Amino acid sequence: MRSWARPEIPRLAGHGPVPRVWDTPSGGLVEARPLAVANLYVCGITPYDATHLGHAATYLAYDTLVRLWLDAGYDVTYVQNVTDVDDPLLERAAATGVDWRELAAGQVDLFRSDMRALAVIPPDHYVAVTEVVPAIVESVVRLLGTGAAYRVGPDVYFDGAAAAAASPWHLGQESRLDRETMLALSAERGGDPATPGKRDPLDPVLWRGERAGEPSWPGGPLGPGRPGWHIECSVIAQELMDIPMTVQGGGHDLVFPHHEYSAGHTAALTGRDHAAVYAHAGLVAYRGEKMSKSLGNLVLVSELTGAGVDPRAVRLAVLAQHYRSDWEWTSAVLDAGLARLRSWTEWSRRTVRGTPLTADLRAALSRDLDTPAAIALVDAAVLSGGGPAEGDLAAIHALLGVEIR
Ligand code: 5CA
Ligand code: ZN
Repeated sequence: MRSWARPEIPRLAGHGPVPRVWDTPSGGLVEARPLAVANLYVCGITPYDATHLGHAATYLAYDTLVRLWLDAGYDVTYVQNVTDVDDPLLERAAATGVDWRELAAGQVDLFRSDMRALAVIPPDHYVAVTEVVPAIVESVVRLLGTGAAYRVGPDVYFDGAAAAAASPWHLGQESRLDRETMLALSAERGGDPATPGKRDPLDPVLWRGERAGEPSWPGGPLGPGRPGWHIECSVIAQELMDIPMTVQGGGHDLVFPHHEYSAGHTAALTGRDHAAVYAHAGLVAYRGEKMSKSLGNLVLVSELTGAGVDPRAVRLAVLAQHYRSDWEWTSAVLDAGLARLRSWTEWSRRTVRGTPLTADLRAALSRDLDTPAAIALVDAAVLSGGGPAEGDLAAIHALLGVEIR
């Protein structure tokens, strides 16, 4: 489907280093070094309510990674999905009497305009689940054929134990969690550990057979139904990128079960690892709790910009937090972004040249996307009394995505 307009990205002299990011499975910093092209998959929105600042923060984290790869001289293939059919979307549509397709289309439009306002680089492939159902059906049929899937009534489940025996993946490989924690998270995050008839309570659904009142697609030998969640991202990634991809990204809430089983499905289907690196962004809270559509404690980018806030200040406010930490959106965070945009703009007009920043910005950002450190470098230059050196404003624009004018 259509994504959104690409922002201007100045080309800088020379190249930055290959970025290092925190890898969840190995629990340390690793080089996100592309084999040829940098392949990035970031889990996209479930469009049942407006995009909030938490989503924006996650997409800004990977936007920084894309900018660093481009600056290091790599071509990037960036894929993002839209989960445009899923339980929460259908529940919200039923509760409000809005057609689920209309609900999703409206929310995706809002998301696009928010991403555009924030100068987020669009994915090269922006793919809705409803666009790839036949490929998902074909994959689930193959998993049934190899014994990595089984039927429970009208539904098809992934056999985690069988897949682990026959592929490079094993349960816990990505998340490194113990079973008790996995069971709790599965119940909390869209799994169904209590469903009777499963070989393992953790086994996730691959194909949900048709239910009255729910949309369904032809499933060939599977019968009519709709895709499970993790197989969606596994199949979209395999269709559009070389596997293993360079980095699988998303918020920290996707470590388990989503990325664990996306990796399991990909390994069972290809015999290969799903990703070389699994990087996760921290979660943004508001008024003491994780910002979430289901809790309703949302700060919307569109409301901020609609109230006249410069989107560059929103971007600076978010980038002043390290992407991996959990943090809380407050008026003080926004005020700091606004104040910075003002002081950097004033600095950009000074005529006395300061010490060049580009090399230090590149070095700071390549250490686990340390945007707060990069911002502190600019703040220090502003305080020094001089103005920008040649190339500084282009570097801030290219690497932090903020055009100071
Ligand atoms: N459609 C699935 C992924 S396949 C999904 O999780 N959708 S979502 O709309 O709930 O979230 C979209 C992205 O934003 C995910 O990467 C998720 O991890 C991230 N996210 C959700 N809530 C927050 C939050 N409060 N702070 C930061 N990131 C968040
Ligand atoms: Zn996903």
